[in-house]
Amino acid sequence: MAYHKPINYAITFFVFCMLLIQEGCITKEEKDLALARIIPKPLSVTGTGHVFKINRQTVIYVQEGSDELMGVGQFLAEKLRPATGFPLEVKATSAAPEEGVYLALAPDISTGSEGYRLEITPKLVSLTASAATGAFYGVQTIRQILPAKIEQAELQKGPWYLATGTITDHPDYGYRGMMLDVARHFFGVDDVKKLIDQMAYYKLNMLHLHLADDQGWRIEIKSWPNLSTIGGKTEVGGGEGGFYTQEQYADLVNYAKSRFITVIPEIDMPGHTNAALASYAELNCNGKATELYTGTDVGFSTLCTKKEVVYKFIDDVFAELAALTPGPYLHMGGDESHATALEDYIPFVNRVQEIVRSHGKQIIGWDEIALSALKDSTIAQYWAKADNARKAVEQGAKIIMSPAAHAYLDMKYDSTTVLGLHWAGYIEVDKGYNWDPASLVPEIKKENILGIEAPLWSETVTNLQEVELLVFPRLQGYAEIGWTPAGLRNWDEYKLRLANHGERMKARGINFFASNVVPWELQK
Ligand code: TNX
Repeated sequence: MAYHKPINYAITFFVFCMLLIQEGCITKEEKDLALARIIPKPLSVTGTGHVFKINRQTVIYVQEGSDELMGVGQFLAEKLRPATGFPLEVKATSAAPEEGVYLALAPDISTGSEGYRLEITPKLVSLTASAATGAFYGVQTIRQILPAKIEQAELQKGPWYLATGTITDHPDYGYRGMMLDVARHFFGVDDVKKLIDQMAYYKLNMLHLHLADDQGWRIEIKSWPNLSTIGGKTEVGGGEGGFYTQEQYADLVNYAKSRFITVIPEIDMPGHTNAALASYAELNCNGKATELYTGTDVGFSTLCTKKEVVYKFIDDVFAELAALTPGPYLHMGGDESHATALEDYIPFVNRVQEIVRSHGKQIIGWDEIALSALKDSTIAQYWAKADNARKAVEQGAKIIMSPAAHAYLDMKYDSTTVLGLHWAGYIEVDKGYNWDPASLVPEIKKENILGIEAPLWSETVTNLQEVELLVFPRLQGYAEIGWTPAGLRNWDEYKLRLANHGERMKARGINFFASNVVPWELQK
């Protein structure tokens, strides 16, 4: 109908102009995927210079057939709804859509189970991974490409642009962890869940919980109930302490699992055991229960390694913990056993390795365990003595790298930091970032290393705000060391990305240390 033509032309022209105006409003930065402030830095990012706009109609499609992938789609929607105010419906689909967001599994994608491929065009955000874990990490990347205000819990003004292009990504190390000491001071389930969320945001996958030490026993053990009812009663400084019931612990483990994080429970032994020794007289060589302890000394306690009941105790504890632990690892501590003679320590570690293996789990111990004969698959966690780590490597063990002078979250940032310790030196944010696990100790080569873990010992921190102040913004650096190959890491470039995460941390309600080595003023 010829008489309609001029109207059609006019409409087309009008739409064209609107598009021009709109594109004109989008900043160069918003269109440049290479400028997205993603931590950890992805392996490869190629921008194509346009944007995908999330709007009220955007649907998140999930390839049908995997509940886990559906969970990841729901997770993305939940994270984007509060700030956008959009419904973001999540729909299972059998075929790839033409527009919207699409999550799919492709078993042949060569990025490993934790990798993903994210392709963003003006019409479609397509996230592909060989397993749900990779899709979950792709979702974290999507969150970080969006403006920082996406992290706010209340409605924000858009627009919500994702720069177009392709990201292919997978981690350098399979073990990327953080440790929280809940023994020196106790932290409840909600506090730990908040930390788990931050770990997931930075693609960490292992949460090591230091559940027992001289000052407290923090997990209910049904066959030895005094451990928590007596041993859990106090903490450093004499506060009221606490412990997780098995139900609470299982809830934590599940929560972590829903964020693709494995919980690793540690019961430190034969030293660091005063809380157990105070709970049960028979674990002591003199048959007398000790007093509860609320100071911060180390190295004064030991289980009586010559008594059979001690091994019955260990077997019972690890049996219950193994049943509560879907992950492959149990941690036996083994550090600073200064009150245990070496000739007792060595056979003790051998026997505990047998016990843990008998419950179908792989054992991790602090580097001192390398003084004994390590069994196949035993893992040593390097924290202090390179000699011990070398001994572990010589025995064929894999190493988790937690060098105190570089990766201890409880070290002060500088001499003015109020919280924390400094026996291993000060760790400013740049120092925490600037090291490489595979070249720190000459004899520990990349192929010997399982990954990295940053421990937070809690002698000086009493609540979550204090924990956060020591953890952030150093945790981001450890996450990047674990994920991004050394050749792609560079402090001067990283510090700009980290600055952008200042705003993100504020939006997420995190109390972080505003270190002056980070150019926070360049937040964009
Ligand atoms: C050493 S690291 C310890 C812990 C302390 C920490 C304080 C390790 C295996 N043992 O018992 O809490 O130093 O930084």
